[in-house]
Amino acid sequence: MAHEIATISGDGIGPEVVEATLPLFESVAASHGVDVAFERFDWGSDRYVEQGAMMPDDALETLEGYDSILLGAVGHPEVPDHVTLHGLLLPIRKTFDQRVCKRPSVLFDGVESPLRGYESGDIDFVVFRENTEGEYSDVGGREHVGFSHDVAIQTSVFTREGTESILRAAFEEAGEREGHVTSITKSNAQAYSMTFWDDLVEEISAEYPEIEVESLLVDAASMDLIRRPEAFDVIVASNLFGDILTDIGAIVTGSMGLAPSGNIDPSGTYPSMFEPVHGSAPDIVGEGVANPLATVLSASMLFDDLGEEAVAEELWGRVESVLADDSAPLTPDLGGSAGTEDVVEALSD
Ligand code: GGG
Repeated sequence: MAHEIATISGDGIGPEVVEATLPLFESVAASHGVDVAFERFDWGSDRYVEQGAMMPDDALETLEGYDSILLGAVGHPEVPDHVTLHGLLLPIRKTFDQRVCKRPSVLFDGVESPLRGYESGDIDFVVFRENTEGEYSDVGGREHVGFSHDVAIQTSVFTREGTESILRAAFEEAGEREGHVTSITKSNAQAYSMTFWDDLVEEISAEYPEIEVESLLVDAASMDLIRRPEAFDVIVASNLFGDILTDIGAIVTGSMGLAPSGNIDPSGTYPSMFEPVHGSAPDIVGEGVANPLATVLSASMLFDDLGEEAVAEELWGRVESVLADDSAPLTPDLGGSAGTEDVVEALSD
């Protein structure tokens, strides 16, 4: 039976990187005898502009029937960012309990880091970002808008269940890797939520005595991701901190166009969602130069999550081969002058 993948290419360069790469995913899957069906949903900001909603009312019920979700990007210059996120991305993450966000940062062979002296393999870490609560909790409000006593309250929510889940996922991963977890905190300033986080790190780490644990303030971690990125193996962070640190992770490993991500329901009850970390990049929309590699790496993570390791490895390996090949076409974010289609063609050879 075919794996059914709901495909939301979304906004900006999302449709460009998704449409260009779907035939590659189909052909690599077919070459391994894996049947896959991508069903497209044209949800996003254009729909919002035309119909007042990013997705139809029954979108989440529809998505629930799929094995996985592939997302391109969300964000549109004419639609406020909180509308695009709260109208599509966040309801999917929260409704489908995609509490684990996994974001690898790898300096691939053939890619130049903006950091001096770093070569392929020197940077290789993965961020486990709590994905459904924390600073992204939809708790708060605004009042007296338009008056001088205008007020806004935004409350972070950290639950034991959510925090334990992301910590366990990170410690499990560290056991498969170098055995080192860096926990990101800010308990010097946030004396409730982040001391709770630190307490749970201590509790959960006791279950994993073989894993070395380091705690870093988010400001120090931001510095160290640039100063000594080679020191990181598995990073575990709250929702907002994880989102910010993964942009640093993407850029020190060469480009936002190389950063994949998975929003994972670890229980497997609901479909997980895979998306490039990059946004909709309105500045390059329509130019045909968007880097499709983050989408390919995200699809690799998707197939891995579906248990199709051979497809996952081949997609990941094809990206590695193209990057390592001096004569292969690269998009401008990686210093090349090639277009999206040229890169996909090279991946398909
Ligand atoms: N590739 C998905 C996308 O467009 N993300 C944009 C974004 O702002 N995401 C925020 C987040 O991941 O929390």
